[in-house]
This record gives sequence, C-alpha cells and structure tokens, in this order.
Amino acid sequence: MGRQEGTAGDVAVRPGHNRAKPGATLRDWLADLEARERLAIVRPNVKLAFELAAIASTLDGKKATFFPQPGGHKLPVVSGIVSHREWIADAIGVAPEKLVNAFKAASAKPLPCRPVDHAPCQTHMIAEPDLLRDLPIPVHNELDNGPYITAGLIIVRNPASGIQNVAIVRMQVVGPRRIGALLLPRHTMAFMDNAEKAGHDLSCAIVIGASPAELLASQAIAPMDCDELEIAGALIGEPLEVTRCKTSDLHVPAHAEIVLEGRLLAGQRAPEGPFGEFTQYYGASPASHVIEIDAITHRPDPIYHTIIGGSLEHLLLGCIPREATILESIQRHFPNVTNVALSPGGVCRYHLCVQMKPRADGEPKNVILAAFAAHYDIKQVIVVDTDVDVHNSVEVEWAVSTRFQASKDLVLVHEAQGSKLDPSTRNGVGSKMGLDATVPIALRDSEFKRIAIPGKDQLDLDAVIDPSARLADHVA
Ligand SMILES: [Mn+2]
Repeated sequence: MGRQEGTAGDVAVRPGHNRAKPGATLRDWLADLEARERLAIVRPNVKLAFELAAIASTLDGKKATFFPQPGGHKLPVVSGIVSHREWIADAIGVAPEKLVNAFKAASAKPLPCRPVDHAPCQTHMIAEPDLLRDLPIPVHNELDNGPYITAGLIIVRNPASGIQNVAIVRMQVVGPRRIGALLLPRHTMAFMDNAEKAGHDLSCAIVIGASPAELLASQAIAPMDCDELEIAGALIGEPLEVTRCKTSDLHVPAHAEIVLEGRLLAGQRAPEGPFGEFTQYYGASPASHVIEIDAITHRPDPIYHTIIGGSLEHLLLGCIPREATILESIQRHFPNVTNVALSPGGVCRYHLCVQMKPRADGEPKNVILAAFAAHYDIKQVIVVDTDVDVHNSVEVEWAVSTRFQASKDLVLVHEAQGSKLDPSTRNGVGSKMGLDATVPIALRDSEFKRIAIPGKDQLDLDAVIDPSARLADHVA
C-alpha cells in the first residue's frame, strides 16, 4: 500500500516530512526543494573561494545549490534555499499572496518555545574549535576581506528581562576562535552595551543551518524583548523546540545543524570588512565587535548554510518581515491600503510600491508620507490602484507612465534620514521621492477605463489549443 497524505490532530502531515511545515527544519526544507526540482547538486570539491559563490549566484532565485565536499572539506554547503518569494510561502505553508499577512499574524501572536533536553544539534561537541578547520566557510565577493559566516543567527539574552534576541549579522573569521561581527544599533547591540557598562562579556550563540522559518523570523522588526524564535514557532504553527547551550544558559533551536557557543568580548573592537552587502556595494567597519568561540556543537554529518552577499536570498530574508511591518504601520491609518512590495531593484529596502483604493483625492499623498514614516530606509514610494500588481515591475511602470504627472503627483522631501549604506546619501541623509500613480477618483470609469478582453481571465488554454495539429493540416 502506498503512503497516503494523513493528518495528526488538525495538523496536516506531509509524506516524507517530520513536521507540519516543510520550512520547520533545514533538512525537511532541502528534501522539499529537491522533490520540487528546486535544488541543484553540484559536483564535489568546488573551491570555497569565489567558485562556490559564482555557482550559487548564477542559480540565484532559480535553484538552491548543494555543494558536497567544497574545498575538500567533509561538510557540505547549501546556499540560495530561500531565494524566491514562492518558496518562502511554501516553506511556511501559505499561498504567495498571503505571505506578508502570514508573517504579520505570526509577529502579532508569537508562540512560546518548547525546551527539550536531548537535541540533534548537540549530538557532537568540539571543545577546542578551529573555525576554518571545522567548518567550510566560503569567500563570496571579490573584495571580501576573507571568509564570512553569513547565515549565522546570533542569539543573546537581555540580562535585564531574561528574554532572548535573534539577529543575523555579518561575521568575519579573524582567528581560529575569533570573529569580527558588525552589530547594528538594535537589540543585540543594546544588550552588549549594557554588559560592557557592567564590565562583562555577553554570551552568544551562533546558529548555522537554521530553518527557513527561523531565518525569516530573525529578520522581524520586532520590539525589544520579543524573542524572534517565538515568531518562528508561530510561522510553523507549533512551538519551536529549543535546547540549552553547553557553555551558557542560552537556548538554541534543537534541530539546527551547527551551533557556535561563545562570547561578545567586552571593550574589544577590531576593523572588519570590506564585505559585499545587499546594496551590491562593499561595506567596511573600523570598529566591529569581537566574538570568541568556546565550543561548537553539531548534528551528525552537519550541513553548513551560506548566504551570498547581495543575492536574492539576502534581499528576500529582509524583505518580507519589513513589508509586514510597513503594511501594518500604514494600515493603522489607511485601512484601504491593500498591499505593499519592496522591489528587488530597490534592494528590497529602498523602493516601495503601495497598492490602495483611494477614498478621497489627495489621499495617496498622505499614504506616501505614512510610508516614509514607516521605515527610514524607504527612499522612493510609488502608489498604485488595486488593478496594478505591486510585484510586477512592468505593471508598476505602466501606472507611472499613464497615471502620473510630475507637476502635480510628485512629493519630494529633502535632507531626511535614509540608509547609511546607500552610497548616494551623505552618511544616510538624502532625499525622498513619492509618486502618486493612482487615477483621480472621478475619472476611474471614463478617461482611465482600462482596456479588457471579455473572457480572458476565465480562459482555459488547454481546452482551446490542439497540441497534435500542425500548420500543414490547415495551410496548403
Ligand atoms: Mn529583536
């Protein structure tokens, strides 16, 4: 008898998968990618410097890549595992058009983690770690200043509240047990600042080979003392299993591939970079934080995940949580806003398209201002009507070309805060541009009545095309 789709309680169980959602663990997800012909297995022994990145980058957004024994290392490397919106939606089991709302819902209702004593990620322990010996850490872009850990979830605990925080930061390997880490001025850095003031190091864990749900949740723009691992649990619809680290009281995902246990060192800074960033330019820091690694734990035959700097995987992981936050923020004042999209050409950070059904003339300009207020990185906003697909750049450009006049529909705000990583700004200070590409309400059904072919939306092509017919059957 063949295997059947079954259910356990109200949770659908997929054949061949251990958990409810394929994005619940990296291994389930790789099996899913392979089953859907989204995974390319590369020949063994490609070079860790540049060659691996060249292959993964060429297939970026088309196939995830699996590299056995790269550079002769015994551990395999994967990349590009969440490099398509549709894949990310599949990972958490929702339709692509529901993805942003699903993330919004998970962020609003996190699910507490479930601690377990015996975890796959602690099957083996390396007590005397040597990062480049123990892990296949690639070099990606031309001017990157050495091997970088790019898909490491850094977990720390707020000593004041006892609640954990998760983030992804770029981490350059600078010694057998040393890492230079670029912390951004958010939660990890705030907890580190407090630890340093008290003269203490801050325990951290770096999780490599995390699940799609964990990777995505780590990028949530959540308030302080929201544990992003609980958002990962909400995304997969069941409490995330976590286990206590061997050398600290931090809790890490039990099903992760590899965990580096260590400390952010108080009072220590070191230069780090350049490193190829999401902007498609290099970034360097004169004074990054320093991490010392005390131990490595891992699964049997662990898999190492790397994110190529500037790839779609890099862009999309930040994109979807950001869209969820921006949508929530704008909808608080404008419930008639129906969708938002951060476009890949705008590095999924700087250019926003907003879809809405205006209730009053002029309202799209208020929405432009609300979008700028929602995140300071946003530099350009295009507002379109509900007949325009915000993910289709041709449709959006069409709306601008036929519904926008710069003399009356353009909003400019100069000398505002933007992204410091945008090299066209003056250390982050620059201009904002908003384009109202919506139709005046009174003219929707007259000058702006859009052409349409009756029946086209319901057409069944298979029913009307004859695959066996040849031109010669009909033309003498
Ligand atoms: Mn946080």
